[in-house]
Amino acid sequence: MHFPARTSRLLQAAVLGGLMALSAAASAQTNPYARGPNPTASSLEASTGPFAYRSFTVSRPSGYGAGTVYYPTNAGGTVGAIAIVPGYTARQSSINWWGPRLASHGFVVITIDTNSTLDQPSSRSRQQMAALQQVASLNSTSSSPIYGKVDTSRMGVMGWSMGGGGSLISARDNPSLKAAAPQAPWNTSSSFSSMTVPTLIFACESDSIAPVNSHASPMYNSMRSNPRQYLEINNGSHSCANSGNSNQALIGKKGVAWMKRYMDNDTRYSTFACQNPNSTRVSDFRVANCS
Ligand code: 856
Repeated sequence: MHFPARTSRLLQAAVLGGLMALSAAASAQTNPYARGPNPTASSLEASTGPFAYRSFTVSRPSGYGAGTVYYPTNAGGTVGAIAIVPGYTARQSSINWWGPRLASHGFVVITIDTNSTLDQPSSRSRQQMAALQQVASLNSTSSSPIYGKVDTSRMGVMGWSMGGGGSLISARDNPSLKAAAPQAPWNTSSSFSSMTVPTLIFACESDSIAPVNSHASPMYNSMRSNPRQYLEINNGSHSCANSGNSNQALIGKKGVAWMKRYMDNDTRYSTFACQNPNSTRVSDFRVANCS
């Protein structure tokens, strides 16, 4: 920038500072999906984010067993939606810590119970997609608390164990989904080579129910073209990413950042989403196509 020779240093600094502030605001505005203040490590490690949230029980679940919807009340504009599925014999209580966490960062979240707690991953995937359908339907029902609050073109999937396997099936078979983040995924097949959806796999090193060497690790290694990440918790059990676990801050930070980066296309979260945490909590880290 050229200033007349006699312009004071202070005025030059003020003008440049103002332009920088303007361009930061303008670049945030170029992404219509970005919600909330700039992230920090501590804002992502806290148990809730910047928005207030509420929840309600779905009165007539359609195609799945039961549902709870968590939604932000002051996110300002529509937000993406995420369906989260528990594992074999488990219920919403095993995964519902994500509800407040994600909703308070600006997502509509539905946690579900499956029709039977014994349903297999392919069935869990169908029920997950039915839950997302129901969120879309509630979004167009004027009496619903989430009426008009959802951008139904931006949806994502998460789940634990057989619900994580179901989430991988959902993402592989529904490439219009924007992001997936399974935790300790279990499935009879580990082949997800056609996956295009950005996928973060949370794995638990000492998992004896879904051992990483026959589940999470080959699942990750089978993927070819998508943004992807493998984050393995040192010495973690099958429930290493569940409620009441000391890995919550790290896993919550990574999960929120992944969803922000890929469901909202919000590059303010790129570093948090993509970087190796370089933590003693992490026993294996792999990443590809993440930026
Ligand atoms: C909590 C997945 C042969 O497969 C199994 O025994 C098995 C057991 C449990 C799970 C799972 O979803 O765990 C979540 O029960 C597979």
